[in-house]
Amino acid sequence: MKRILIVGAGGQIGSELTSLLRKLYGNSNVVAADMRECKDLGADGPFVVLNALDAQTFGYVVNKYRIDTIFNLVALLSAVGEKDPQLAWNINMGALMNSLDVARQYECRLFTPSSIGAFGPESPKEQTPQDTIMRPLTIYGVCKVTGELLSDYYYHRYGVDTRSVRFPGIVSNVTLPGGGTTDYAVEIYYEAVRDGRFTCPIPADVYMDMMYMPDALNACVQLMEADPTRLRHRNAFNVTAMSFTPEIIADEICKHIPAFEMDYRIDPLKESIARSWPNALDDHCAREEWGWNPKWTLGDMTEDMLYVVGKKCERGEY
Ligand code: AKB
Repeated sequence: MKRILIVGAGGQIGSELTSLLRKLYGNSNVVAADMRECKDLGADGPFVVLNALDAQTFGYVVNKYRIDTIFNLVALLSAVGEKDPQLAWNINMGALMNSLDVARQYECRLFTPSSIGAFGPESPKEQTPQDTIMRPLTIYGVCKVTGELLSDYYYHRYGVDTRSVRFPGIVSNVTLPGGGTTDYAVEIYYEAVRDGRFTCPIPADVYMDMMYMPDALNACVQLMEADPTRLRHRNAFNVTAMSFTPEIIADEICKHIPAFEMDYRIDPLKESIARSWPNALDDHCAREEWGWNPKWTLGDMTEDMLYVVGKKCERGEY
């Protein structure tokens, strides 16, 4: 990767990925793009306003900055996608199709994250294999499976170097997520620090895979830097770092905030989505083919989240 474009850079992963890639590859070599002006992203490197659905401007930007690697992070997530499935399809697939076509035209490598949402209720729940039945029941999942297939198609048909991971819920202390089923695992830390209590939308016993942001960012870099001759899979690799239920994360928070209390107001949509997803993925293919090796456990992540979010609260930033 030498000249990188991050589309959807204003989102949860995008802003932190932009900072990391600028540190690794140089500020001027990483162009951040989003459909809205983002002052922070333009402070230390190039920023362009780009609607990923506008193929012409997308191609113009890639050509102008002589881009060789595209990160397409545009997505309407699982819970919000169900509110307007047509819109979710148009945005998720529109951004992907344009990314694939531009990558093909300008010979770029392309990373478009998939998700645990690509799996469905018929997928094996425990140690969900890399290659198994998918059949998701959300429009988000349908877009992710379609995206995986299309990305593999562009690789086989046109030789476009497409690579991807199936991200679990990502926990970050920088940007709040929005519209996902796993969002509770971020919100719980903020509310634990601010109010000492949290009302959880997901039932106490539902397991989902999760990952701390530093590991998620490393996954993006490591996979895109991986030796292509070692990749038997491409779109998309199972990756996980931990799997827990609301009860387990609440117990972990109680170790630091003993008075922390959690009650439940179950969101039926989020519950049905969460119950249709795996409990824990098997990510051995990622480990074998490109050295995936996450560092953060639930215990380390909780300590770090509570510390950083606590500082934010002291500064009045939350
Ligand atoms: C969501 O909950 O929709 C996302 C995801 C797991 O892809 N965080």
